Amino acid sequence: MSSILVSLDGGVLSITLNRPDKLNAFNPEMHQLLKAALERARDEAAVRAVLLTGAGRGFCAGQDLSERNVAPGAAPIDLSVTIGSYYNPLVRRMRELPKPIVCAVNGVAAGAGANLALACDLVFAARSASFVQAFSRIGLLPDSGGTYFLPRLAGSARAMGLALLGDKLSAEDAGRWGLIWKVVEDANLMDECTAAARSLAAGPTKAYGLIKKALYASASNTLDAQLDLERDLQREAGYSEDYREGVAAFMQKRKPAFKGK
Ligand code: LHQ
Repeated sequence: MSSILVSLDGGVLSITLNRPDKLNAFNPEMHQLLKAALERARDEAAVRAVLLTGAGRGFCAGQDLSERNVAPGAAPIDLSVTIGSYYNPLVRRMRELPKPIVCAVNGVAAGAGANLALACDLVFAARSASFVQAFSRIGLLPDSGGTYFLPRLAGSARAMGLALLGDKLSAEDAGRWGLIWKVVEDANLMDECTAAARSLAAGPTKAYGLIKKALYASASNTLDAQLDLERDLQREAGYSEDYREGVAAFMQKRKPAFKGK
C-alpha cells in the first residue's frame, strides 16, 4: 500500500497521508510521494485545489521516530539534513503553490504534522482532532515553520506555551485561538472539506494564487510595501479571463463560470 494516496476529481487533487499504523508519521518515501503530488498540483491545469488529509485515526504524527532512535554510544544524527532536504522544501512548496490547499485534520496532528496542517491555506479540524507541538517532549524545538506560524496565528504568549509545554490543544481551542479556520463535527469533516475544495476548484484560480501571495507576504511587509504589492498583483488579476467573466456575470446578474485563467 502506498504511503500517499492521490486522486483527482472535480478539479480537486485529494492527497491522503497513508501510514495509519504510525499515525501517518513521515518517512523518506512519504516525503518523496508528497513532493510528487504537490508538483503535480502545481503543474497540471486540471488541478485547481488540493485537499490534504490523513488515513485512519490520526492526521500526522510528524517525523517517524522509529527511524531516529540513536543507539547508546552512536554518533548523533545531524537533523538539519532531514529538515533541509524534506521539511523546509515541503513547507515552501505548499505556501508557494498558486492554488488553495484545504486541510482536513481528521485526528491528532503532532510535531511536524501539526505545522504541516498550519502551512495549509484553509484548515478544518474534526471536533475530536488535536494539535501537539510535541517537539519539546523529545528535546527539540518546533520546526516545519512552527516558530513562524504559531506566534503569527495565536500570539507569542500562546505560541510560547504550546512550544514549551508540548500539551495537546483541542480542535475547539485551536479554533478559538485562531490557529485554524473551522471546527466541524467528525462525521461531517470530509463532506464539508470536499465541498469547500470543490467550490474553490470552480473559482478564479489565478486570483486565489495572488491572494495567497499577498496575505503570506504581509506578515513581514510594511504597509507601504504591502500597498505596492497589492497594486502590482491587482494589475495581474485584472488581466485574467476570470476577472472579465466575474464582472460580466455581475452585470448580467448571473453566476460566473470561472475557468481558472
Ligand atoms: C509513531 C509516531 C511517530 C513513529 C505515533 N513515529 N511512530 C524533523 C526532522 C528530523 C528529526 C526530528 O523531527 C522532525 C520533526 C518532528 O516531527 S519531531 C516530532 C515527532 N513527533 C512526535 O514526537 C510525536 C510522537 N507521537 C506522540 O506523541 C503520540 O503518538 C501522539 C500524541 C501523536 C498520539 O498519541 P496516542 O493517540 O496515544 O497514540 P500512540 O502514541 O499510541 O501512537 C499510536 C501508534 O503510532 C504507536 O505505535 P504502536 O505500534 O505502539 O501502536 C506509536 O508508536 C506510533 N507513532 N507517532 N512520530
